[in-house]
Amino acid sequence: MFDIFGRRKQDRETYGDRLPPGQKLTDGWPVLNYGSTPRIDLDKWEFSVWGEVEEDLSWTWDEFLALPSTEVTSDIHCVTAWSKFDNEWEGIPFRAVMEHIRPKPGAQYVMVHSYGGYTTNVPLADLMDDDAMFAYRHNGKDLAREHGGPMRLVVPKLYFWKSAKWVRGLEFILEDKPGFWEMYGYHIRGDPWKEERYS
Ligand SMILES: Nc1nc2c(c(=O)[nH]1)N[C@H]1C(S)=C(S)[C@@H](COP(=O)(O)O)O[C@H]1N2
Ligand SMILES: [Mo]
Repeated sequence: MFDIFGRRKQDRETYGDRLPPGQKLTDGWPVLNYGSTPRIDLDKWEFSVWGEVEEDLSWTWDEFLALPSTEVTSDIHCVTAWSKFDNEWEGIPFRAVMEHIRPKPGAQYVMVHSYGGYTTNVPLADLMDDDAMFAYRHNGKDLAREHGGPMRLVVPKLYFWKSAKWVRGLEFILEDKPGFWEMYGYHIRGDPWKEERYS
């Protein structure tokens, strides 16, 4: 029933629109990152907002965790063709952070920055979806370091490379531009239902 990647051989005939085209389900959770896993001291952790905003912002770990939190169950779709259903995330909704941010007129795109140097570009409209969040727990446990702990972005409606691990800040920009994988040929937006895998 499982292929060599641990993917269950069930497909869209079983799961319909919940499984985007070309995806296979997995029960496991592959670790995928470019480069090494950063070790982040919570005392030094900082979350910043800069770029095309009326005012730069930054939060310490304790300040960020004092923002309203939520629990969201969502599916993961990786561009390498595995999907993982029913992930229970706990964290801060993007919208709760956005309440504090005043983008300059026309700043409709965000470059998300991670500890370690990873970047990914996401339209503000996608981040404003009610399931987009900064997550620090997954399936009842603190988010493992290799999966982005202490905190990662989760944008369920886009391919998982947009869900930056070890997130450290948001840079508001006026025009969309490619982040790390987008520069190497991944699609600029990455909608799994439109199979926006590569450009
Ligand atoms: N900081 C950072 N975030 C990242 C990546 C990365 O290399 N660095 N890889 C992305 C890619 S390509 C994928 S598929 C997912 C993988 O997350 P996981 O290792 O928790 O499965 O993280 C995304 N976020
Ligand atoms: Mo990926």
